[in-house]
Amino acid sequence: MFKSGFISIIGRPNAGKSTLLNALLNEKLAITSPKPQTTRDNIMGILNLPDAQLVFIDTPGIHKPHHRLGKHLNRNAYQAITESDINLVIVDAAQAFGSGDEFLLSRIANSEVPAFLIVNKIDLLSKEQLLKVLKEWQNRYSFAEIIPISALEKDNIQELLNLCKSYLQEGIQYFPEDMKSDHDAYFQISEIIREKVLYKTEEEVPHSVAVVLEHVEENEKQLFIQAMIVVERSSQKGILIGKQASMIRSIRMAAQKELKRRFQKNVTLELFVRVESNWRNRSSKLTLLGYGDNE
Ligand SMILES: Nc1nc2c(ncn2[C@@H]2O[C@H](COP(=O)(O)OP(=O)(O)OP(=O)(O)O)[C@@H](O)[C@H]2O)c(=O)[nH]1
Ligand SMILES: [Mg+2]
Repeated sequence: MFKSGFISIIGRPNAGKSTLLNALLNEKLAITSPKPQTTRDNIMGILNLPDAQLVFIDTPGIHKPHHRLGKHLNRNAYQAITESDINLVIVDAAQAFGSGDEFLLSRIANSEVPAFLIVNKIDLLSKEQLLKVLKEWQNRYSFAEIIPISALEKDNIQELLNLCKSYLQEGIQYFPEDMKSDHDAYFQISEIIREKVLYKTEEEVPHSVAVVLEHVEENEKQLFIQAMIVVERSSQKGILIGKQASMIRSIRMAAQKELKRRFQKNVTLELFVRVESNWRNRSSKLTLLGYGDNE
């Protein structure tokens, strides 16, 4: 019997959803960072086994939105919840239960789809601390399964995969075997650049950034990329460029290095910075930057 199904990974920002997607697929499909709201798109990771196809969907962290962009991110996550055969609700074991978790539980309550609680980051806890966390969560919601993992250290990932598979029903192969994700190389290039910005900047800057590819040229040995980093204010443009262009250079070098590794060829990356005031609140800009604002 061939099994298949859609498995959404949902949770609060920074819980480790994208790190889990990458661990499940054993490949970096989604960027990750210590900054909340790293992921802005639903990202599919398609796992092909001899007798099953598991389609995982990484989603943006569910949070209280302050911009139109934030509302759009939440909508992406809610959409995934309604379309899945299993929901993986992932929490950071080192964080205390809060109103954000309560809200998350309210979004899955009454759903007929089985929900697994994934208690992540157990590498940060002692055995006693973990037992306490598991007990607390057990009392809050009747999850179909509770699985402690470390997405970062790939601890208990195979067990999670086996459990997911055991819950899936007989089904068709939705996607061709050689398809790993629903996003193309262009998306991955712009996301890698955005990831380097997330790591190197602080406060409002990482959240105010979008990356647009303006020109890509490729031959057997070379990849040439021109990309635009869009920010919301001219002060942010100043920060991104930095003293004597030191910041933009360091972003460019870090992105170039990873792109080289990823595409296994020489990469020349050129970065430009442009101000689009208040783009996160402007419907037309959101659409242009790839965050379709379908309100
Ligand atoms: N120690 C530890 N850190 C982890 C683990 N999983 C993820 N992290 C870290 O937690 C941070 C957030 O991880 P992400 O995977 O980007 O989290 P996310 O839930 O996708 O976040 P958003 O996209 O912002 O919603 C990163 O710094 C990760 O390296 C883990 O198992 N252990
Ligand atoms: Mg993410």
